[in-house]
Amino acid sequence: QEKNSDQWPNSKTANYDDWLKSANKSAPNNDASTLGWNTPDGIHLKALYTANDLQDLPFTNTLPGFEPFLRGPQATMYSVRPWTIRQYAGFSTAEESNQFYRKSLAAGGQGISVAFDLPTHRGYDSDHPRVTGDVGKAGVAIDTVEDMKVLFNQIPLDKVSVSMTMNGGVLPVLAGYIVAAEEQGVALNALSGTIQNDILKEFMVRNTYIYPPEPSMRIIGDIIEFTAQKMPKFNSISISGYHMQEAGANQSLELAFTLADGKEYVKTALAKGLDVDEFAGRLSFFFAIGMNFYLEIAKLRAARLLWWRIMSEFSPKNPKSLMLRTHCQTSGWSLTEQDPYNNVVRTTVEAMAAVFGGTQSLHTNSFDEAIALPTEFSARIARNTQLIIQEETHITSVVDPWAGSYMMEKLTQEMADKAWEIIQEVEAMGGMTKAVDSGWAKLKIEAAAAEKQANIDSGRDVIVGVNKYQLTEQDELEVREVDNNMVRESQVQRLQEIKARRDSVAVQNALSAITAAAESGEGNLLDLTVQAMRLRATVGEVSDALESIYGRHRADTQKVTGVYARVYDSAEGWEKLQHEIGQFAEEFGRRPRVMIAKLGQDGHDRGAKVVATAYADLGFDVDMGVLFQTPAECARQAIENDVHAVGVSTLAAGHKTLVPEIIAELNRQGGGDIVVFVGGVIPRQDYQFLYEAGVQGIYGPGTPIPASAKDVLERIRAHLTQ
Ligand code: DCA
Repeated sequence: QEKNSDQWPNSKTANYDDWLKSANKSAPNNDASTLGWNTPDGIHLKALYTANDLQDLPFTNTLPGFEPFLRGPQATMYSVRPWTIRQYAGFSTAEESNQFYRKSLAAGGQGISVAFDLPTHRGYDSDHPRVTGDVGKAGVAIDTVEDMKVLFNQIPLDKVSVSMTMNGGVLPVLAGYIVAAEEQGVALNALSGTIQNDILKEFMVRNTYIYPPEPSMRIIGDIIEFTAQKMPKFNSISISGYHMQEAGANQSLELAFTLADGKEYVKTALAKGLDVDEFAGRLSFFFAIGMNFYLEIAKLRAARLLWWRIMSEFSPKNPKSLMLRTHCQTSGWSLTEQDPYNNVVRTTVEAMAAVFGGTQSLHTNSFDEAIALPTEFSARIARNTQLIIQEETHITSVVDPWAGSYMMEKLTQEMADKAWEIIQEVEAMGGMTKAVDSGWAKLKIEAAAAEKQANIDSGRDVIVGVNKYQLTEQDELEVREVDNNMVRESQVQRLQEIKARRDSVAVQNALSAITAAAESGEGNLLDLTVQAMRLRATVGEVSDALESIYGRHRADTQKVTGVYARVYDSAEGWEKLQHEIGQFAEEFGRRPRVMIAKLGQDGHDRGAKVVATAYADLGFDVDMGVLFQTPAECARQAIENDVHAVGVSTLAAGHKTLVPEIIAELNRQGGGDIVVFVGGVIPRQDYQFLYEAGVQGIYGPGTPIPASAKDVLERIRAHLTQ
């Protein structure tokens, strides 16, 4: 007899054991309980989640806009106001960058995010002899307020929020922005935006610090104080995990260290006598979003939960003090030089994870960023990726759409628990400043990076177009080139004009006041820097005024050992290479000795550290160059250490200036027999130029380390026997 078709039929119910029995049949080793993926964080992402996974989870029934904010800081989230599309950019000169910002705002961009060049980060003016290869590379060169005024020309700073990625040179840069706004007629309390101002992560990764940790923390305290009192709409800090993930940290490590950094800044501000509610609502965060889709969504949800937990300890009265608000950027590291249009897809997937995680603001990378600064074309696609998600997909209609997913709720809690364990470990060491100072935190990230690289080099982690599905021939890609000499010359000329025009006695007095405040610990350094910048002091002069008391920080060059070898599992090639290195040692009386160097102001040392670790694991003697060396200093160290080869790791587009210089310096100082090889981000069209300059090997992104090591060994051998 037919049943009433208006009713659903009864379904036979199965329980988890029934599923397991059935699933075991098709699972490897007939064991479906192990299916899924063991994440680098040590979480088992299971193939199946059920309602049972929700049992005992404490926060599955919360609401957005309310404690613990797991589901988002706003009640309505994107259904009322989507995240800010905020594309990070800076192009050599203030004029060019200004053009870009204005065009981007007209085309749908919603906020500005300024990338500065490396000399500005490190507190050098464009005419400083240490930075000839770096001016205008990787961002805009800023020397004085005049550059800032050009940068924001015709951009109303009372309406457009401006984010500035600045840490080392934060005082003169933030002060320069404040004075530029003043001279636009905009009141301080109308300024909205964010300054990165997160120095702790610089000592772990990225390395654009200037002063040692302790005085750097005073600068942060002074900035939080100044903005809390005078710039109520300005986010005083962007506590950043982004660079940790880019440097190799897995999600829970990124999360834990970032929040632990945040706690340290809160303590710093409290120690200045501020009330927690005066500043905590203007602390903001910044995370990377890579290809581990579920983990990234869970990470952002867990981040809000944990920050609420951490901040509750300080008993704030204003709920805003408990809320984590964050910017996200898709992962630059996940982009590949090979088959680069694949990067559009990667970025889209990552952007969706950021959005599902509930980010407040987002940068999507351009597909050519693994190779060079974005072109207008690639920048447009990147921005449109966000516009399409915002305006075509209806993703924004639902708040926290993953809530209630068995998997996502469980994963969020697991991510929070993993990170909490690490935060507790940091606490036991006395907080993040101590964990950073001792080098422990940096080594944790470097070990994760070496492990990741070994997984890729052994094919366990797939990267399409790199270690699987490679193209036999790569398409030519048009890339943007920066004429670094031209930028430098124009900056130097502007500097000279400004110095000739200004009241130099007044400038000198203002600089002396900064030095005195640095020495005494009295006064507010941002306040004093604003006064100096108003008088047209330069970024370099303010930095020097502080450096005369604080000194410049020097990083040590510890490296992890054994990690790469442990994870790399293509034993056959590995052992053969180790054997060849052993033979070399017998033949020539010592092991092949290689110095891995970074030149100029480029502090991105993930690649350099991973290569150094892996080469050492293979049996090379490895020296690490000191960061920020000039070519002459690098050549001297190489010759003094009697190395066979120098490997230059370059990621900030300085290679065409710095690599020929190191070769010339080696020749000049008597090290002409040292083999020079290069690794990192180098557009293919520059390869010939570098070979002609005397480079012996170029190893672009995606080169398995054992392959480069084998090549280097052969070249050293050929050199010694020729
Ligand atoms: N309902 C009501 N108000 C809302 C809603 C909503 N659904 N969504 C946003 N808003 C409000 C916010 O409260 C905020 O107002 P407020 O400043 O008075 O509190 C305003 O709209 C702007 O939204 P917000 O989410 O804060 O977005 P942004 O201004 O873009 O700030 C943030 C994002 C992460 C806090 C900031 O630090 C930032 O922009 N960082 C970028 C850092 C960066 O670019 N780094 C480059 C590497």
